[in-house]
Amino acid sequence: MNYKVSIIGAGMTGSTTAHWLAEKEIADVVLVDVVEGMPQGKALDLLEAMPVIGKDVMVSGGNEYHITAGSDIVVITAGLPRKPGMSRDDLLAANAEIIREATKNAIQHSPEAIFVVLTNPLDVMAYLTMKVAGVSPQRVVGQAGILDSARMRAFVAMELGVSVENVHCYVLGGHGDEMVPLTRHSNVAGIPLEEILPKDRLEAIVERTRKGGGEIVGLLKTGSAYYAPAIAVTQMVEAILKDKHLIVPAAVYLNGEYGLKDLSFGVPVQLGRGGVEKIIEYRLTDEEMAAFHRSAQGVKENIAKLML
Ligand code: TXD
Repeated sequence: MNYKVSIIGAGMTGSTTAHWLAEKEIADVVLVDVVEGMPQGKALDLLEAMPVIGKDVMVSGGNEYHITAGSDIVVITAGLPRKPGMSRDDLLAANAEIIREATKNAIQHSPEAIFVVLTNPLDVMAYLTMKVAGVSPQRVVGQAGILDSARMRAFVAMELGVSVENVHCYVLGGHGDEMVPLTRHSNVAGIPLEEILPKDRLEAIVERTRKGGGEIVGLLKTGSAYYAPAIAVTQMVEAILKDKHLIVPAAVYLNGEYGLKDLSFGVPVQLGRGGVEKIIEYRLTDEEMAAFHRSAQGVKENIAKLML
């Protein structure tokens, strides 16, 4: 029997995640959305693509949660995306309501599921999902770090004219403009980035990475990025279902790690069949730690607003 992954929110990121999951034959996919007919139509269209690429997965869609029953993983992308000029935090109140409803419904039909959250503001929504679902912190993980790191990797690869496969970058912290690209831990084929790039070029890449989401929002004008976010979610889903013990940056609940408590925040984690198997703690310099805590402060403030 195939694994089952349900995606709540069949908009740009939700349907693109379904596309990657089906194309890679990772799981049967269920799309749920409030818009009538849309998840059904997208699912049917994707299902009809499978004979051409010879992949045996079921893709279905609907507006009711009973079709998600028994999911191994629930991906939550439901919510509003940013418009030009908006920060991710501007989405807080509206998306919190959507997350509450989606999580309550999803956990009822899939009590054993692991949740992968994408909705913004990401760290806060991952925290909220955990609280509403009432599950252990190991079972909720928010996607941001793979995407932010991939953006930085793409920029470094272009700058140096090397394969993206040779570039390893680690962007941690909250998924906002205060995110923390760790240049000291990033490298090209083992050579630290700080040795290979002039300081001003490295700073420019860090800055472009921080504003990477906004750059795309500004270009698209309606909606935000979806190809790269969706493949990042797909990598997490695959790591969990295949029990890969893959270490990736992702937003998880912290209970003292990095000196931070009671928030979801982007750190390196090991993903396997149980969800978050381990939180990896880098040894950070005082400066890096200060940047980490600055970023965490913003997330904490939003959590406080939400819980009032
Ligand atoms: O890396 C990341 N974490 C992100 C996050 C990268 C890209 C997008 N990011 C955020 O994900 C973005 O800021 C939004 O908060 C979400 C979804 O972005 P997407 O681009 O997929 O937005 P769409 O295309 O508007 O799709 C959202 C869908 C849409 O079809 C709505 O009808 C649906 O969500 N929706 C709902 N579905 C189910 N249940 C409820 N209540 C609901 N409300 C809206």
